[in-house]
Amino acid sequence: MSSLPNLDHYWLPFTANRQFKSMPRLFKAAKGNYYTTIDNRTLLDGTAGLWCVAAGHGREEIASAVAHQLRTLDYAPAFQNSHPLAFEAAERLAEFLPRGLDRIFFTGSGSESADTALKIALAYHRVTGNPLRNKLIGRERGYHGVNFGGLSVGGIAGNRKAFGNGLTGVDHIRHPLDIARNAFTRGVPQDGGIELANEFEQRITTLHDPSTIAALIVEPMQGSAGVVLPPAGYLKRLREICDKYGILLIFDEVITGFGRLGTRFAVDYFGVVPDIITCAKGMTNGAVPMGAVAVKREIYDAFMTHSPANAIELPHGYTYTAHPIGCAATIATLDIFANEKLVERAAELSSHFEQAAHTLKGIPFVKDVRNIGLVAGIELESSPGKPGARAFATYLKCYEMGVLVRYTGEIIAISPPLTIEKHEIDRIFSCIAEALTSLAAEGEQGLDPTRYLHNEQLWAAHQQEIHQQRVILEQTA
Ligand code: PXG
Repeated sequence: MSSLPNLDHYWLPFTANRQFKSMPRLFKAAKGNYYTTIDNRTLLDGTAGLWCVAAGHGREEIASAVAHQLRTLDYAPAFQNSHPLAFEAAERLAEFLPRGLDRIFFTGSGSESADTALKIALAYHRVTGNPLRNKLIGRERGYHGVNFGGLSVGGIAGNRKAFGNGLTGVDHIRHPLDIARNAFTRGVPQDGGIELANEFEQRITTLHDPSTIAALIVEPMQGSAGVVLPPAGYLKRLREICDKYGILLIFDEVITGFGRLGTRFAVDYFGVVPDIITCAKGMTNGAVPMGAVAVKREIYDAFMTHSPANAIELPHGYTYTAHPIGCAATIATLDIFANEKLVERAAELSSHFEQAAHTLKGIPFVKDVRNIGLVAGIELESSPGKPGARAFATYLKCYEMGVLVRYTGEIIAISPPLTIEKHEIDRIFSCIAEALTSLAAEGEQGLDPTRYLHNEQLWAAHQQEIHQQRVILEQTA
């Protein structure tokens, strides 16, 4: 009992805090494809943390590179100074990235990468003499992090509506999810991609002047909004439209980068090359907060050519840009990717993964299964009047059965470490099947979260007692 910390002070992100604190799910260790919780459950990690622990947990190579770096050079000023590892990490990343995108700006996260990419796009047009190209286009259901730029081009209503107006000069194109037409498609849907992409052209020509559009930002595969795949030909057509009108195309590869689709980046999967790529997450295997924006060499060169001599070409950056330990973690992660051929491994596993995911067709409440590489989205029918309750109950049941899955709305998202074994893939999907089958048998009762995780609830009750004692002591002091 004593290992439960005081839960009062920490305000958790994207979490129902009151609900969480009534059954805190706390992890104390992780190794390989497994977490250990503070109540000594072992959980198979079906989500690679939050899509980030591509090479599995507890990697010694990363730990020792980071520890060594901390002891050698803990921090170097990021502006007007730097350190060799920043250049080495950028060079190594450039080698790993699609050819041509080899100028790298470092950030501290995916959200910072998204905002950095948008700012580079705007500043690029300005520095090349097109200051009126200043509108940004995103997509419905898009997720580009939580800072104001990414939020503004993002398209998840629930993330936006509490926070005012965001950026002006932003529009959105439609998302490509069409369950009625494409339910249970294996891989990318075949139909509708070109028409859908053509709507982008129609929108910018009818509602805007295309010469005012700076950039279009899309996730090649929408992750956070529930695994939404681009239909065949869609991304290529977006690229053509951007080229036709001089619009920069940004791929947000924070999730799809680093092997998730069985290729290094989604660019390599779809054969469509954007002007700017954002990444984070898998770049350091989740071990250190770090992100990057890769731009085409021409973009970087434009800043260097057109800015006045000795001027700062891009007035943008962070205290922690190219942080030494982030750079050390990035290089160590890239070494692991190379030594263990993790991208190839993901590609080899993806057909087994697809088979296993689609065994869920016909299981109660499953209305769609979508998959690509080592990603699957399982969309459930909602219980009337209780949106999201079924996915949450499924998550809790899987947790009780020792498998960590992720849920968003009424969608279960699976994205294991690329080090996952076939039998572990099978276990993830059979656990989801079992959870849903038992939910079907339990009816409404099964949706009640207080039925689950009794250890955690006991612990939370104990915590509440400690809290009350503290209040009494404070009052009597
Ligand atoms: N872009 C994309 C495409 C993302 O998926 C971000 C930007 C922001 O990254 P940071 O590092 O600022 O969080 C993300 C993050 C989920 C989930 O369960 C997804 C993300 C984060 C947390 C949970 O789908 N994506």
